[in-house]
Amino acid sequence: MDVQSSTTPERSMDDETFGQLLDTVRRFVREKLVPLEAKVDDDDKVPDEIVAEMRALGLFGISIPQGFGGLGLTASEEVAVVRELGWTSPAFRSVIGSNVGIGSQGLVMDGTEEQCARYLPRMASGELVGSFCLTEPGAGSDAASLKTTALWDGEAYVLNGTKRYITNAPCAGVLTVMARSDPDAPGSSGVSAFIVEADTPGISIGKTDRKMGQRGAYTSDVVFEDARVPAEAVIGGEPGRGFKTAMKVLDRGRIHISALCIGTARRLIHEALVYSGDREQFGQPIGEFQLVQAMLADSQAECYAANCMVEDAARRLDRGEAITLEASCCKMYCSEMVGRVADRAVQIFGGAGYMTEYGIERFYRDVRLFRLYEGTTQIQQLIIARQMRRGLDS
Ligand code: COS
Repeated sequence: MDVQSSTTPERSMDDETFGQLLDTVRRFVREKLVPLEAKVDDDDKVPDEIVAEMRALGLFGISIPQGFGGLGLTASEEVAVVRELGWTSPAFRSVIGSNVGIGSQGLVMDGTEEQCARYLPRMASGELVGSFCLTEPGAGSDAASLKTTALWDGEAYVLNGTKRYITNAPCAGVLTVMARSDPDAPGSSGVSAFIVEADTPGISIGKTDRKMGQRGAYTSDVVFEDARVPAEAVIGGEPGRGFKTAMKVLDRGRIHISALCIGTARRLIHEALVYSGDREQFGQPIGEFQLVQAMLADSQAECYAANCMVEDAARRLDRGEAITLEASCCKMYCSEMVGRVADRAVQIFGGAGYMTEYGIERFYRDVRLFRLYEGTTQIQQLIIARQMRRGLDS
C-alpha cells in the first residue's frame, strides 16, 4: 500500500450526529433549493438568504478541521454530503464549493499553523470566500507552464499576471495563487503557492464570465499588477512547493466533483423514472417500453458503479493512501457518466427534455462543465496512464 501519512483522520462526529447532518442537508436541498432552481437560473444568482442558511448549517466548513472552526468531516463523509447537494442545480454547491474544496485545501494540507489560524475559521463560517487561482490564459491543462510571476524584491513578493475562469473570484476575500517565484527554475519547480487577500492593492477582478450553464455560479479573471505580498504569504513558508500543493488539492477536489456528479445523476435518473411512468404514448406509459427501460437501466448501473468507486477512493484517502490514480479514475468516469445520464434523460423526456420549462435541458448544460474543470477527461486519462506506467517501474 502506498501511504502518504500514517495517521487516519479522527472522525469529528459519531454516526448518529453525522446521520442527522446528512438528513438536514437532504431536507434543505429538496425542500428549499429544488423549488428555487428555475429562479436561480433566471436571476443568475443564488438568493442571499440561501447563502445565509448554508452558513448556518456549517456547509462552508465541512472539510475544514474542527480546530479551525469547521466540521472536520472525513473524505467519505464529505462525499456523502456533496452527493446530497448534487441533487439540485450545481450553482448551489458552487457557493460553498471553493471553501470546501480547492479554495481552502491548500492551507489545510500545507499551510502553517499561523496561516490556518488566520484564514480557516472565517472560511469555515463563510465570512470569507476562498478561490483557487491556477489557470491562466495560456496555462490550462498544462498548469506547470503558468506565467504569473511572484518576484522577491527584498521586502515583498511582487505578483504580476492574469488568472482565468476563477470560480467565486467575484466574491472572494482570499485567494490561493500559484505563481512563479523562481523564473530560472524549470517547469513546476519554480512555482510557489501564496495565500493572498483579495483586497491587496494591485489586484483587480475581471467582469463575471457568461457561461453555457451553471448560472448563479460565478467565474472571472483575477489580474495582478505589482500586487505586493509578504514572505509570510508563501503557503507552508517554503517557496517552490506550490505546484505540488496544487496537485494534492486537485486530487481531493476531483473526488469532491465526482460525488457531485453522482448526486446530479441520481436526480436525473429520478426525474426520468417519474416522467416515464406518467407520460403515455401508444396507449401506455413510456416506461413500459423496453427501449426506455434500457436507458434507465444503463443510467442506474453506471451511477451505481460510479458511486462504488468514489466511496472506495474516499475511504483510501481517509486511510492516508495516495489516491492520485483513483481520484482521476473517479473524475473521468463520474463526469462522463453524468453526461451520458443527462443525455438519456433528455431523450426520455423527448421534446419536453429540450424545453426550458422542464429543467432537464438546464441540467444537461450544467453537467457539461464537469468534464472540463479540475482537469479535463483527457488530463485524467494522462494522469491515470502515467500512474500505471510508474507502477511498472517500481
Ligand atoms: N500529488 C503530489 N505531487 C504531484 C502530483 C500529485 N497528485 N502530481 C504531480 N506532482 C508532482 C510530481 O511528482 C512532480 O514533482 P517532482 O518534480 O519533484 O518529480 C511535479 O509535481 C510535477 O509533476 P509532473 O511532472 O507530473 O507535471 P506535468 O507538468 O508533466 O503534468 C499535470 C501535470 C498535467 C498532471 C497537471 O498539469 C494537471 O493536473 N493539469 C490539469 C490542471 C487542472 O486540473 N486544471 C484545472 C484548473 S483548477 S479548477
